[in-house]
Amino acid sequence: MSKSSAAQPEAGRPSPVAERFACLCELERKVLWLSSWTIHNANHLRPSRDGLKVGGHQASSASLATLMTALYFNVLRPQDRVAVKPHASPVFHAIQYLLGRQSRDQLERFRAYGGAQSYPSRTKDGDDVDFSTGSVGLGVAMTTFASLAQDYLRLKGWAPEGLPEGRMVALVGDAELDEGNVYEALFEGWKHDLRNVWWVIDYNRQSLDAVVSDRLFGRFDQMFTNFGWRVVTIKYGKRLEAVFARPGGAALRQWIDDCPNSLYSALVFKGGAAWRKQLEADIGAEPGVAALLADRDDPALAALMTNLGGHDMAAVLEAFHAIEDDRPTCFIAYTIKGLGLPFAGHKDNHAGLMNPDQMAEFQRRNQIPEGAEWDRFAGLDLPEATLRDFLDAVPFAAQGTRRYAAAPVAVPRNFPRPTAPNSNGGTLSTQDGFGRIMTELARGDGALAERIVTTSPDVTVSTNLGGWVNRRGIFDRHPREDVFKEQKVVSAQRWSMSPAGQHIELGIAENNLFILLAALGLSHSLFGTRLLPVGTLYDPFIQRGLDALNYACYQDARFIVVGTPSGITLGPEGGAHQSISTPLIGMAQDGLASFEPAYVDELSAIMAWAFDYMQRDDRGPTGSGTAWLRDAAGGSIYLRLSTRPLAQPPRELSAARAEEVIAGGYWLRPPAPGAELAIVYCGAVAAEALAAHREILDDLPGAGLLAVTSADRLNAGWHAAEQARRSGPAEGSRDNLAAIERLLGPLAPDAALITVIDGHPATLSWLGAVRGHSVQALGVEHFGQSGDLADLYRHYHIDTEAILDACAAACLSRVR
Ligand SMILES: Cc1ncc(C[n+]2csc(CCOP(=O)(O)OP(=O)(O)O)c2C)c(N)n1
Ligand SMILES: [Mg+2]
Repeated sequence: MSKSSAAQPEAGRPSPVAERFACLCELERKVLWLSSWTIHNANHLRPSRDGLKVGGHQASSASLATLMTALYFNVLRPQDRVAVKPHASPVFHAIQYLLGRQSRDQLERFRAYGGAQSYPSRTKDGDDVDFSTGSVGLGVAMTTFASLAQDYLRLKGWAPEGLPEGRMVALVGDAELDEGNVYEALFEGWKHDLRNVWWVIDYNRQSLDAVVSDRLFGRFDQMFTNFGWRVVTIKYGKRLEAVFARPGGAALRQWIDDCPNSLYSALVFKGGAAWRKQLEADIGAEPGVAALLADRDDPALAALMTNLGGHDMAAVLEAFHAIEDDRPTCFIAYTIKGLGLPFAGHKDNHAGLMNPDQMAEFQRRNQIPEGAEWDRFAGLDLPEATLRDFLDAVPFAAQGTRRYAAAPVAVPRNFPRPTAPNSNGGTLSTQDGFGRIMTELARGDGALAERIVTTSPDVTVSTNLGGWVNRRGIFDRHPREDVFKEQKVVSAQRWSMSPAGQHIELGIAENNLFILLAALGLSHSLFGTRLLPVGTLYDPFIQRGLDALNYACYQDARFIVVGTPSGITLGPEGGAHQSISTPLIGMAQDGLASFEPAYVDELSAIMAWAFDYMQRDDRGPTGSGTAWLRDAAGGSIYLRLSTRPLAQPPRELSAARAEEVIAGGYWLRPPAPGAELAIVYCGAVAAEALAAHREILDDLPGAGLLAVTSADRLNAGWHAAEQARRSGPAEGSRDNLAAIERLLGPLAPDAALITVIDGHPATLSWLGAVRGHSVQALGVEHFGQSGDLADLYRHYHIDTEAILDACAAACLSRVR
């Protein structure tokens, strides 16, 4: 529809433009009806078995009905991608239903098991959600990083043929702008010369609890402009604007502009008589105002005063269609929370639901016959055929599914296996090993290295990605030379920037790291081209970006995140930088397989597996073997690494041993059958575990030493095996033992396990439950502090002495 889309139908047969406009207005009504009805049905008509409120947001949905109708049925193109304000999910599903892409059954089961989701979900909804939303602010930022991912592909010439550049659109609740991550994304977007992003702010001036501050919003124009965005304010509807041009109109406009948010909302709720009283009192004496008020009865006055831009189809279309370039644009669309519903404007309406009487009245006003509530065309004033033709021609729906797939990139057999250089005295840390693996990959010219894209929030060099970046360069829309290199300043870092670069350097904002990983990690699905993202950060700061990490996993984005350095093993850096709970985060985070290897050959095996695992997508039935671990479906990977150099074991990792490393653990020193004790370690404390094990052998020659490379996968495998056995005899065969059950099998039934990790001891203490062994669990439970390893390990009881003490205690309690 062109800019003249606002044209009114002509007398006689309407022009095609006018007819499309009329269809949009009718569908807007339908969208409001269906979204309200879907929520009503879930709360009032579906039988409740548990007495819990079902919920859903009728007011928040109403707020976006016009804007989303305009976008989805007219403005958007198939290549555009949208993050929908979470609590407008019913509007999204209603639109998909009208487009024939959502079933009635799903709507009827809104918020029920297997039905349409409360908040749009890429993984759980079947109607082509582009970006999941739910945790406010994250979907907004996602559009920025999706655009950056799109640029990354297009500037490398990797976009699939025939797939045009799309706009990344966020439908933003105004209270979402309180979330700091939105500004982190705004900053980062500016640095990367962001293009093709629209943020459409649903400016209803209400949040969950309250009406938002008046003074705040005046700041937004300026702020977006400062970051190079275009700001388009859609404040008044066409009817209000027409009145402004008449006598008394200027005074009315001024009154609206000066009106505090709370008063405006309260008057919206109270309706026509209240508007009249207030306006008469405030501006009744201004020339022309009395006549202006007298010309309208109360309902007409209320309709005029609520004719804000975001609810005026013509104003909205005009604003959207006026944008033809790719400059990032923020639309501030004035709306009313709950417009058209009985609680419009009420400050407590966030979770408000129409009661059955109110719904009956709403149904009557919408001319929906009883029994025709789910009918796509009931109650509309245009012929069904006209509306069907219109829907069939909606540009956004012109192509089928907008989910793409990309062939996996093979992992080469000769995956880098760095060895400890003699200069290091034969020692190597896992972080150093990671850097060496990446540098070696960078030297090659394989497809895998081509598709790897790295990123880090200002800790690229200190997480050992420097070697990779030196060879692969920094990604930038514009080629830029490294000035230090040009000036012949000696530096180990050569940071040339160009569209060919393969590292995206971020400012220090961990939310941005994880949302960028989410966007890059969905590139195969969003843009049809496979990327293999690897992000690094200091391990403790995973917690800083944790919700964004969860968000990335929830959307099934695929990436490797490297948390390094970690734990108190960081030594002198001190407590603020020493992670304690990250191993538990790694275990508990769905969609993320976590590893903490001690040795670099283990790391190499894990990374080779990880690049394959992150590309898997087999959703077939789960059953036996590694299907327990969802290994066929794939996922993302978290590597918890360390800067502590360790003597590397003199060995060539066999394929079988590599498999054990991937499964989560292996006997570094196997126990004798029936052994009474085993030391179990994870990560950088391998040296202490080895030393303690050597000493204990004098007294307990059969004691074993178990290396845990992934407490997460051992634990997941055990739970999955238990579940499988509970599911039936076929699954419960002996062959279905989990890796950890097999590993602990040779120990005596009453053996003791001494577990040790530089992290929370609960990471390993569950091992005792697998076969009923007793456990002495060593680890870090309190904030770290500065010190060298000898002092710190002693203080936190994870040194050799502490392990031996625990062994002694375990033996004593066996004797007793
Ligand atoms: C991170 C996060 N914190 C809190 C919430 C709970 N919550 C849901 S909606 C909402 C307020 C939303 O207001 P706004 O974005 O203005 O949307 P509106 O309902 O007004 O359209 C809050 C606090 C959430 N979903 N996510
Ligand atoms: Mg709001």
